[in-house]
Amino acid sequence: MKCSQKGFIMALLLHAMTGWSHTQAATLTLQVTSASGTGIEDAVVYLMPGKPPGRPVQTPTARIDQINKEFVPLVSVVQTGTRISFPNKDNIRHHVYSFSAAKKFEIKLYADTPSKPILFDTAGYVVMGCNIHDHMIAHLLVVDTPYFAKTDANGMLRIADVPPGDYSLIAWYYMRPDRNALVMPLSLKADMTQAISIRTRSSD
Ligand SMILES: [Cu+2]
Repeated sequence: MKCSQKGFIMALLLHAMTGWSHTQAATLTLQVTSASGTGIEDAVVYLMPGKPPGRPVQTPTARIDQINKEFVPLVSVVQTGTRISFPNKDNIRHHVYSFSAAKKFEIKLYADTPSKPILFDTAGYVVMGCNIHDHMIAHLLVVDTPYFAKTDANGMLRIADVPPGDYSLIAWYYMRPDRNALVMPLSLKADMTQAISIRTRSSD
């Protein structure tokens, strides 16, 4: 066998091997836009597998700060079973609460970081407020899957490390929290880049 042939076969093998390793985990890259094509910030997209993912909670803790009498971030998404802490970065006290069905809780008037994070163990939408500052609001979506992400200012998001398979892709937007903005089947075989448009208002 000539040297060039060996090289060719080596290249083929290498290609097959990298191709194979790609199918072990795929990355989904999405741009989420409105019907008019504008990138939507703070939209949540998650992938529900046909069978339970069998993967432990990816980020067992998360945080929602209070800075200048605002919740930061405004929108969060976590996997069911995540604990969230609520550090108060202001030099006034806050009183965080939620009456949402997915999680009713209250952290009475406090400064600094409350000692116990709150466990979110039920999937659903949780809206939080502050008893002292009525304008403060934070939106949280708790999802039964480790495959989720939130869009940046340009409407872009990435969900990495997803096993190839069949999923329901669900988009959710905090301006119409009681309804999904989009549900579609997604067959993920390898890295994929796609654009989706969602409905952004309750009246849509
Ligand atoms: Cu407050």
